[in-house]
Amino acid sequence: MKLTLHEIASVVGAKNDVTRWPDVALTGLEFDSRLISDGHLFVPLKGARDGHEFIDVAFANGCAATLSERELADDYPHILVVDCLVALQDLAAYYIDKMGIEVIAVTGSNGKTTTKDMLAQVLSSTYKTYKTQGNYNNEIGLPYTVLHMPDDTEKLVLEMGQDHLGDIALLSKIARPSVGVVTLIGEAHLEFFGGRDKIAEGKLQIADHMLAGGLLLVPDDQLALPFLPKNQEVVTFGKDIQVLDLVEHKESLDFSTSFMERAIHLPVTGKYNATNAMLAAYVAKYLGVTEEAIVTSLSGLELTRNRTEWKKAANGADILSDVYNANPTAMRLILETFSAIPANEGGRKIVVLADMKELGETKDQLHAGMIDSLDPAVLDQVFLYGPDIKPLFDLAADKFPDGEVIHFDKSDEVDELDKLINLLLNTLQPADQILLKGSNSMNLATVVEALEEGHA
Ligand code: IGM
Repeated sequence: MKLTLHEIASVVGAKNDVTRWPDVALTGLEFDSRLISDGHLFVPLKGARDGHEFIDVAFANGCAATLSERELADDYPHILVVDCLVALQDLAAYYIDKMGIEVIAVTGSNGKTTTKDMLAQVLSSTYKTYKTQGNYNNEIGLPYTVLHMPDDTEKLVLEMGQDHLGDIALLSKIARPSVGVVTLIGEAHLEFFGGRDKIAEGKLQIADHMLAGGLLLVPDDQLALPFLPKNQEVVTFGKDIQVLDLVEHKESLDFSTSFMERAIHLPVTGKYNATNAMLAAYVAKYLGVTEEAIVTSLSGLELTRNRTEWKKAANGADILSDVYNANPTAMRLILETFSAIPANEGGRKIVVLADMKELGETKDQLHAGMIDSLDPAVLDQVFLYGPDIKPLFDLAADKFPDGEVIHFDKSDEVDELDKLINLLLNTLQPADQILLKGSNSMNLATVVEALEEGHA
């Protein structure tokens, strides 16, 4: 990140006089105080807890300055703003402009992560390319991504997620893309959004703040029609451009496209991945990547694992898996998301939560705080795993019917992970939905695998 303290203060409209502190270069920014190191800007956001409570920690970790919604002591260089999140977003918009970055935005119900990964890989053959990491695709994650791109970035591939109508419009306003891709207008019951037409309206907001004269790729879907922009070149895939001669192999795909001489070999399966790769290829070609480079990079494709993903258990139960990292905000958000999804007919809702690691001295309170997001009217069973999450067990056992909350231990002497796995294998019914969330080191990935395979 190439920004100075005084520059940031001016961009976000600081309400205090920051010239009392020298105009130092800030080398990065974080909203998780654990990640702050020398020269960083701290951004206190309101998550499960208010980030302002962690400003002391941030300075102890070496931060050079912080945004803040309240006055702080003079020895804490700070930029006083009305709303730290809005300031973060304003800063990201300014940074894209300042660095002269071309932005490609990808949204859609399914396949947006894959398409983004494919596109970033193909563009990397020719340009310095940076992309959204993990699930950093919302009103916090997107500006964070922007402000974390390497200084020499030329193309930025941003994933845009939507939880509510209006989300994508905001993200488009921050990023001002010159290319937009809508991969799919999903199914209403999967999106919990109020109808497929609402989903279409939301996704097409990607074009609201695109630079005029850009390229917009949309699926061949009636519902998109009312929302198509006038000032963009609109290409409808499945109609204007197509996957041709698709051959599915055991571990790969071969196909050609209506717009390229060369055929594409893709080392992944799934018909929809041919479509995703076609979208990546079309955008790359539009941005000046040669067909040869496109074909070569797609043939060496490596897809990153999705952080949050829906999977199917061997018996058909729905698994919402988010097992690679955990902080209190992310755990709370996924609990709320999972709880809001209607249960399958005759199916139960089950939650498996494991320790969030490296939370420091207040770990007991931070785990216990999740109790507010565990609703016995919605959730049927709660399984907790690990020593740190024990404080939540005591509260949850009081709140839920007898026997519906179980704790599994993990220490140097005992590890009850197998016990947890076996219990789940024996009790999970085909119509059930199950959420798993915890720090990577708690190995919940093993549980997900066992459920997918149907045996330990
Ligand atoms: O859901 S998120 O992970 N998100 C990131 C952006 O992209 C989309 C997903 C997320 C969001 Cl949306 C917002 C916030 Cl504020 C995560 C956070 C977040 O990092 N929250 C964190 C905390 C809360 N609440 S990180 C963190 C806490 C670490 N902190 C505890 C509270 C460690 C700590 C413990 C004890 C101390 O004394 C000092 C620090």
